[in-house]
Amino acid sequence: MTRRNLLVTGVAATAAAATAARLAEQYGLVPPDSGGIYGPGETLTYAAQRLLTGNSLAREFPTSKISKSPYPNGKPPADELFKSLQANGFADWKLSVEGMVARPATYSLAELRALPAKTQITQLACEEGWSYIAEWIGVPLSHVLTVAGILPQAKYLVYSSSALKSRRWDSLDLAEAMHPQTLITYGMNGGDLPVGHGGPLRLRVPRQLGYKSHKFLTTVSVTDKLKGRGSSAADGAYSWYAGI
Ligand SMILES: Nc1nc2c(c(=O)[nH]1)N[C@H]1C(S)=C(S)[C@@H](COP(=O)(O)O)O[C@H]1N2
Ligand SMILES: [Mo]
Repeated sequence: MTRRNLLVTGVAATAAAATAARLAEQYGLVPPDSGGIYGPGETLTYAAQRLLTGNSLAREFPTSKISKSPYPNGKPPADELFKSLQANGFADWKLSVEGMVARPATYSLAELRALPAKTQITQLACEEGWSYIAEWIGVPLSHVLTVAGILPQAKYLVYSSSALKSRRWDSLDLAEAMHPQTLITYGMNGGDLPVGHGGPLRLRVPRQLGYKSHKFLTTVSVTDKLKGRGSSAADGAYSWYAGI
């Protein structure tokens, strides 16, 4: 690039970022990690994707495309509570639905399995560049949230394994939380969800990168305010919004 081109591009990019920031503000599409050096880029990506692609669907695949050996990334929780729950076949695993809802609730796996189920064959793509395709089965998160009754001032869904010793947490805007493909999954490729892939319970967010699909899910909480940059990953070096 010549100096002049660089200058023109720089000015144009700054103007675009400023316009994007104004539009984002107007539409309520400012992500929680909008501050800092990468903030304008985060805002641009989030607002542009939301405005342009809206509630579009993640790609779904035929059975023939299911990966033969999906990669289980990382280790199951090492704490005693997880081990004792596992030893008991996760019969006492609980999902807590809390925060800004009219009717907080807890569900056992058996109770979740009794709710209307949805199956999808989608790709999990890690930010590191690898991916796999699998079939997941679970309850749409929207179902559980609708039953709980989201209060009008709510804006986000925070999710974690807070019942275990895990500091990892994440969040979604309500458009993503209520999206028909966002599932609370308990099964994968025809069997129970393996511990290697987050069993017994995992949130699948197929429209975003793999790290948003939190494993060992114990808690979903509706809120109007997020702590920090909106997730433990975004407090590190990751984007809060990881749309693909
Ligand atoms: N609880 C928990 N969830 C997690 C992770 C983790 O370490 N702990 N890793 C994330 C990342 S970075 C990716 S890419 C996917 C990997 O999913 P997999 O193990 O099914 O391949 O899980 C995500 N969810
Ligand atoms: Mo990842």
